[in-house]
Order: sequence, then C-alpha cells, then structure tokens
Amino acid sequence: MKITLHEVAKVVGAKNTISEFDDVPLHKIEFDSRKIGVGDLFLPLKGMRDGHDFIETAFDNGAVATFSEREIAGHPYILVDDCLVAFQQLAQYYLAKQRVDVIAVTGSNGKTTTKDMIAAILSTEYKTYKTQGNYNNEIGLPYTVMQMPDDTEKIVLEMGQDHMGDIHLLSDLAKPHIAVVTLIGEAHLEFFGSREKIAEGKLQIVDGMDSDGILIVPSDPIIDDFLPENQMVIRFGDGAEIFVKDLQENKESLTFTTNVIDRPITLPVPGKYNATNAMVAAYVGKLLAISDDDIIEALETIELTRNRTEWKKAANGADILSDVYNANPTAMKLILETFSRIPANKGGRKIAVLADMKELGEQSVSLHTQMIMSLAPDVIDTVIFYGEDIAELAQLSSQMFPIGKVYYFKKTAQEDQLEELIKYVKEILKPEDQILLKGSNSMQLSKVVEELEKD
Ligand code: 2GN
Repeated sequence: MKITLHEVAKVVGAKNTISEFDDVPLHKIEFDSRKIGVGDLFLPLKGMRDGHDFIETAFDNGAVATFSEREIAGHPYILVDDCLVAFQQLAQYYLAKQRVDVIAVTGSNGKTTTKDMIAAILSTEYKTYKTQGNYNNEIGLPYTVMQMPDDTEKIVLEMGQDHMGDIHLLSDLAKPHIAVVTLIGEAHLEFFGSREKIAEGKLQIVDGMDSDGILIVPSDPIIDDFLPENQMVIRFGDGAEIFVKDLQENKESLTFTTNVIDRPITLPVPGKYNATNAMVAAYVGKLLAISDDDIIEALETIELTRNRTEWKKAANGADILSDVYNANPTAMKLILETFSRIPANKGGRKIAVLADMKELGEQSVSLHTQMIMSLAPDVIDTVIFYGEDIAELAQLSSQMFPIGKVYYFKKTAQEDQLEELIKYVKEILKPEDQILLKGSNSMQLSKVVEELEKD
C-alpha cells in the first residue's frame, strides 16, 4: 500500500491528532485480526462481534495503528464516527490517487466469470487486479481496492447487491469508466420482489460514472426504463450491437463466433452463458486496445474461479446455495440471513448444512453457538451440523427446533462422518427444496455440493 498513517487520518477527517507519533508508511489494512501482520492498520468493523473487542489482538499481531470509534489508550489510533464509512472514503481517495482505471461488473449469474475473463484479457497488456472471492459488497469492495498492488493500472471490480442502493454506493465509491451488467436473474432467487426491481438496482452502476463512461448491458426490455440518457450504451444479445453466433457446446468446451472478433473462439469451459460472458469481456478488451490475438489467447487459456457463493442445481432439481469459500462468524451469519429472506419454492423446505469455521482460537465454540441468533426455526425447516466446534450449537438448536429437525455429524481427528452426511442429505433432499451449505474450506462441503449435482 502506498499511503501513510497521517495521510489516512487526513483523508477520513480524523477527530483526533496523532502528533506524538512520527508518520509511518502502512503495509496493509485488515478487518480480521487473524490476518494482521507487522506494519498493518486494523479496521474494527461490527460483524457478528464488534471488531473493537479485537484491537488488542491486532496490536499483539503487529498492527502499527487502528481505526476506532472511541478513544483508546496506549496505541496510535484514528478516531472516526464510523469505521466502515472511513474505510469507504479511504478506498475512494486511494483509487483516485493511484489513477487506476476501473471496470465494474454486476449482474446475477455470470458476474464472476465475466470479471475473471475481463481481468485475464486486460492482464495481457496492463497490470490488472480484480475482486477475489465474494469480496463484492460495501466492505469487500473497498478491501479489494486497498489490497491492490502499488503498480495496478486496471482494476476489475465485482459489485453485488443485497439491498436497493448497494450498487449506488459502490459505483459512487469506485467511479467506473466501463460498467457491465450481466444477466438480470430470476426473481425468486433474489429478494427484490421483481425482475424490474433487480434491474433498477443494477443500473445504479452508472451513478458514479462520468459522461465518458461506457455501459454494457443485456438487450433485455426489462432494463429499458432504467437506461441513462447521457451515456454511451452498448447492448449485447440477439439483434443487439454485439452478439454470439454459431455456438457449439461440447462436453468440456465451447466454440462460437461473435461480431466482436473475426475468428472463432474455443473456451475451455462448457455452458452457453459463457460464450456471452466471453464476448462481453472481449468487447471490453477491444475498448481498451487489446489485440484480437491477445484476447483470444487469454480466453482460450482462461481458468475460472470456483467454489464461491453461488446458486446451483441439484440433480433432482433442488436449489443449492453453496458458500464453502470463506468462513468467519460474520459471513455465516450473513448467509443464514440472506438464505432465510429468500422466498421458499412452492411446497419446498429450507435446509441448512453448517460446518465448522476454523482458526477461531479460544473463543471458537462460543463464536459458533452465537449463530443460534441467526437460525430461524419458523423459516428454516431442517438444520444439519458437521464438525467439532459446532457440536454445542447443534445441541442448542435441538432445543429450539422441532424433534427430528436437527442432525449432527462428527468430524474430529479420530472420526469423520462425511460419507454419512452426504448419504443423509441425498436421502432427504426433495426437488422443491432449497439447501444452504456453509463452512470452512477444509470441511470439504464442496464434496457434498458435487455429490448433489451429480445423479
Ligand atoms: O462476510 S464477510 O466475510 N465479507 C468480507 C468482505 O467481503 C464480503 C464478505 C465479513 C467478515 C464481513 Cl461483511 C464483515 C466482517 Cl467484520 C467479517 C469478519 O471478518 N468477521 C470476523 C469476526 C466477527 N464477528 S473475523 C473474526 C475472527 N476473530 C473472531 C471474530 C471474527 C478471530 C479471533 C478469535 C479470538 C480472538 C481474536 C480473534 C481472541 N482475542 N481471543 N482472545 N483474544
């Protein structure tokens, strides 16, 4: 990171003076005290727990300073009204200071793939950084910005929406030069109520753009009402400015042509949507002066990120919300709440499979049991627990849910009941059900997802 403590204090309008300390360059910023290293700035956020409770741990781990919403003794700190707002102000300032060109991607399915493809194409010519994992919200996006290498020229930012106004905030922060909206998804898998509302929320991606910005959107009549008037708009799809033709899907690849590039392209991934995603990415490449050869080379060797928060389909038709990527108490609480808010399918149940969150230290068991507050027995029908530190949460839940609606499978150094877990889930899962899977990567819930996807 190319910024000093005093510079941060100035940008966020610190309410205190840090005069007794020499100004120091900061190494990086972290909100998870487990990730703090020597020279870092700690950011206490309110998650499942209040990050202010972990300020001492952060200093033990080598932090040089912390943000704080209250006065603290013995350590350098930057006093602010709201740590999250300060973080967002800082990221906005830092993007402008580093003169980074921003490409923003939002949409339902396909935003991650499109982001990865754009980044792969731009990487052939520019120092390019992109959103990692699911870091696409009001915390993850500024985090992504502050994690970018000092020499970054282009940044491809994924923007996710949970509530109306989310994309407005993110666009205003990032000030995108090029913005892509991928598909407007199915209403029942988001909670905006209607596809119109989803479209309206996503089109807020233009809110932070200036007049030389370029917007790329699907040629879907649902968004016509929300298109900006003073902005260059490119539509993709049948009958639009850019389109895919001669699509041929194979078992593990995809060949297609598009009016964006003269030659046919073969992607090393299946799925018809990916041809559209690749075409949009190729178009962004063209806008930024990447050669056809480089675009094709990047697409033909693309490696896609896997295993993030995503909706999948079980072989029997059930909806799977798979989130086996990052597990901390806040992320688990948030996904449980999201899962609970989405309307159930007609006649279908909600089933949650929750596994251990790792590396939570001495407080691990209590950080697991606190999830009880996010488990709604009136919405979630069945809960299945898997692990060791989560056993106490299973015990608590069984007192709250009806008999026969809570299950526990063990995973200790001695015993692993993963096979039994898979067998049981397969047995009870009906086509109308929605199932959430969440736990640390090392708990291997991805295996359960895989098993449910294949028949
Ligand atoms: O949902 S998120 O993962 N998010 C990140 C940004 O992109 C989108 C997704 C998320 C995670 C969000 Cl939105 C917000 C927060 Cl605040 C977090 C987060 O990292 N939360 C964390 C905790 C909470 N609440 S990380 C973490 C690790 N911590 C426990 C609490 C916690 C480990 C720890 C345990 C014990 C001690 C110190 C740290 C300890 N200290 N024990 N004794 N002294």
